Amino acid sequence: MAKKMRAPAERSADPAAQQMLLYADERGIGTAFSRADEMAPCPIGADGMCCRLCGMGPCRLTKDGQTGVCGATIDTIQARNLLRSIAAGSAAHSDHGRDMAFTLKAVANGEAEGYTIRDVAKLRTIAAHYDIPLDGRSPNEIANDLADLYIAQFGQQRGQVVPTRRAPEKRQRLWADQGVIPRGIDREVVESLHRTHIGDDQDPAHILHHAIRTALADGWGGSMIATDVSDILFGTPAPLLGQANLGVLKADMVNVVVHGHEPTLSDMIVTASQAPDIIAYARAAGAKGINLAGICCTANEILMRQGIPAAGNFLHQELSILTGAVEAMVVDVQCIMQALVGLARNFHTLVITTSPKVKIKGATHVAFDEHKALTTAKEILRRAIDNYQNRGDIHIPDVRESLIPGFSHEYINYMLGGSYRASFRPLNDAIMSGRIRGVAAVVGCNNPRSQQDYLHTTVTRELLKQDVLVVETGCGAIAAAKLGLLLGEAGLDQVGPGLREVCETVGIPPVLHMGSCVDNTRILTVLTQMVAEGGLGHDIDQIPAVGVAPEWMSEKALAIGAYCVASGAYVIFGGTSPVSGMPGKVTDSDLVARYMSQEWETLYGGKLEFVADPAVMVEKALAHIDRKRADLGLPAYAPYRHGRSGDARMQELAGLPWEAQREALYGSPRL
Ligand code: NFS
Repeated sequence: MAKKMRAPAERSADPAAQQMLLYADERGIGTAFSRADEMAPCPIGADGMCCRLCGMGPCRLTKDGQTGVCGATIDTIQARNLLRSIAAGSAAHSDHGRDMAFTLKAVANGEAEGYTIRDVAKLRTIAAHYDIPLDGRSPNEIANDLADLYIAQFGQQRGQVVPTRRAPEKRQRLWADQGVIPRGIDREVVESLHRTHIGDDQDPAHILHHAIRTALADGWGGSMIATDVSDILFGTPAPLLGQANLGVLKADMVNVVVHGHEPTLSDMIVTASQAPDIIAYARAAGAKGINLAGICCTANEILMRQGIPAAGNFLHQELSILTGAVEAMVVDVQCIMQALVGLARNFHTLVITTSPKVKIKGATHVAFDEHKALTTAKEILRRAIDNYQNRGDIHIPDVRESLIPGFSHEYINYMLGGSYRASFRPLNDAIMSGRIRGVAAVVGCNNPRSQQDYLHTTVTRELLKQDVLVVETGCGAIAAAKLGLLLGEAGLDQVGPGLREVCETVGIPPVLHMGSCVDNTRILTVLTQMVAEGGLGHDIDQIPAVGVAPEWMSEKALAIGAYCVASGAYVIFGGTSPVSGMPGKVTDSDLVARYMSQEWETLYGGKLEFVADPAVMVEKALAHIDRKRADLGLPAYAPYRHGRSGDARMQELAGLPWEAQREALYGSPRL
């Protein structure tokens, strides 16, 4: 049977992507979208029922009661596969954190060319969490101690990964009681691999217990370290004006797209692109200058700190090369498609790998070393400039949107109360009064098996109508940016009356861009601060909040989902479930899915569910938020009570006589 190839509008909700996909089809060039159409996913693997952990298999289980050659049951195989994925995701985030800690150490010792400590206040705040002495010490001395402490978390064998101490006290006690406090980051990842080797851990509940501990080593370990050090070295984000989508590429400039995750390289490329000798070199090549743009989480890192535009999210990496206008795509680690190199052969684009961990056959490798970062960054840019003369026809879609990114938890704290009374009190009060019904984190990847950005933006729009404040990270944040949801005035007419009042009063968009995927730890910090502020219970699981990853695809997303559950959050993933088994058909194949939904909620107050339909995602999210409100004794959500203040309402009333204004605001005067 001929494969059904989707039309561009079915593949992406983004108009720029639709244009590029049409162009790719016309030229007969394949992309992840067409490959997803051509490649039917293996149904057994997709449900987590394929075990390939030893040479007696691979064992493909298709019937209830069937086991692998060793006797492994479906639920054991699903739990093991899930744990391996969570370990891989945790390893990726945490290795990123390790590299950041090593860079901090090099900077503290004056060994990292071009880098400085940009946020001394954050350095001191973080160091104070761990009782590192501050008085009379230079930033470099403090940074050296913090770097040593953070580097030690990876190889630590016993004890407690230190950022876990920043969780609410009640949550820490719960983790201690459950025995899931990570001892050392690498130790938990290694133990995951050990436990899932042939003949080891075979009790699904026991395997999933270690999945929680491993994921905590990511969220309250490696990822949190990555966010902390990135802010210390490159600055804690604050709102600024940015742009997103392929239309940020420039016809008359050398376009360099940076793609991947670690800000170490991309930040230095930003610096190098502004160097007079590099600008002169670009002009000598006939270009007006150098235009940088980002893809994936690298995009978020430089967008929220330096306002460098985002060319797009995960599924835009190929599309940006299709424009024919990219002289170099510079990549470091994670979410980089091998297809880039073959695709680039149709154009002039140089794909440049830089990490000692990532090489792609056919790509150019320029080894990046933080000790001579500026020199390497300039070399990369010179290669891109040299390539400008090889450019052929270009097709840059004239599609771009403005956005305001940069809502770090520090900034949210500040914006709610100003410098002298920075506080989460207004946010807690708005939730308690019901102006804000609850908070949702809509995060995670693109997946070419769903319509790009559609699920992200549909879920976001529906939650906003229901007065749910939305925070976003990763590729979800870029999806919202591209479709115009990250500018306050663009979205306020579509949000519920209570949320609108809050946004107008504080001056924030209803969707807050909080950074890259490792920055989901900022959300953990916000939730912790909301608990500390009071009025919303004593632990994260009491807050009316949910996490949604509607278009997830990476193992990192599974790790994030698991650490959010362990922190007390209800997490909803879209797409297919890696533990779905054969739901409705058999008895033991959906045991793991039920465990993650029911047992995890009993143990941690959070749960992970896979839901394909966006309307059901929203329904479940709202039901959870309302249940948490009721459990806290907060008033039931009643939107008609709100919307009687705020800028828009005041402007409406401004032309009316005073008595009519009073009546509109407060009802008929009593006689
Ligand atoms: Ni997150 Fe960032 Fe995007 Fe998914 Fe990949 S870029 S770390 S994994 S695809 S959101």
